[in-house]
Amino acid sequence: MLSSQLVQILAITAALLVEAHAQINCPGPQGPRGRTGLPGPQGAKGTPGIRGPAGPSGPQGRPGQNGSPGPQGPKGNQGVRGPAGPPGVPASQDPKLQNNIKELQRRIARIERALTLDGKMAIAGDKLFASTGKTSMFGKTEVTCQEAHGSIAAPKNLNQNKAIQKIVQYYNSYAYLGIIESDEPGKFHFRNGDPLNFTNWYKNEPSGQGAEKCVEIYSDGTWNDKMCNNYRLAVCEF
Ligand SMILES: *[C@@H]1O[C@H](CO)[C@@H](O)[C@H](O)[C@H]1NC(C)=O
Ligand SMILES: [Ca+2]
Repeated sequence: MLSSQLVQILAITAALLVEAHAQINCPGPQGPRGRTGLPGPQGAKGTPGIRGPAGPSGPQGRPGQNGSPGPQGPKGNQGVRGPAGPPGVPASQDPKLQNNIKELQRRIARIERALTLDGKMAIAGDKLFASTGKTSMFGKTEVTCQEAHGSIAAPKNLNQNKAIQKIVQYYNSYAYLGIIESDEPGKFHFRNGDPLNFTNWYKNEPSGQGAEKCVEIYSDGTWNDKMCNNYRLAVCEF
């Protein structure tokens, strides 16, 4: 028995010696690489980095919206005249215009009646006769009437003669007429050269036979040839 135990002890001892011996001697060849382990937990967030340099400029953007209107500019030059408009209504068919004309005629007629009321003025047809109320020689009366843009009164019909007669009666003074003797004695004509198509001579007139070159009108409306240097009422026609 003892010996078998001894043998066992010896065997174990021997084994231990072999192992010890193996450990002391050179290592064996490297084993195969182990498998990669699982990822570790996420680390803490790092501090932000410094700002990088500006990048290159990009392409041009789209135009912006319109701005608010600016202040009014200065007035421009006058434009060219446009084409003529359509023809208007003829005056004869314009009731407003016709009414205006009627109203003007009515007012003018009223003024004429008032002005001729006392006999200082007289109207015959389209002629108006008026006097300065003063007497002068023929030449001076002609100038006075011309300066008033008229001419010395020259009756061309009985109606006009009556109008002049009225003024002569009002001032109770004979007046020279716009009638003179021609180079032929006893032949008279209007101052403007027109032949006399109307006369109203007093009986036995004209009698001057070249010595009385002007003509005066009496208060009864008849005519007498007379020298031109007397003072007679100045009557003009307009
Ligand atoms: C004489 O002729 C004028 C036109 O020159 C005319 O106005 C006038 O009425 C005429 N007189 C007569 C009496 O016919
Ligand atoms: Ca005479």
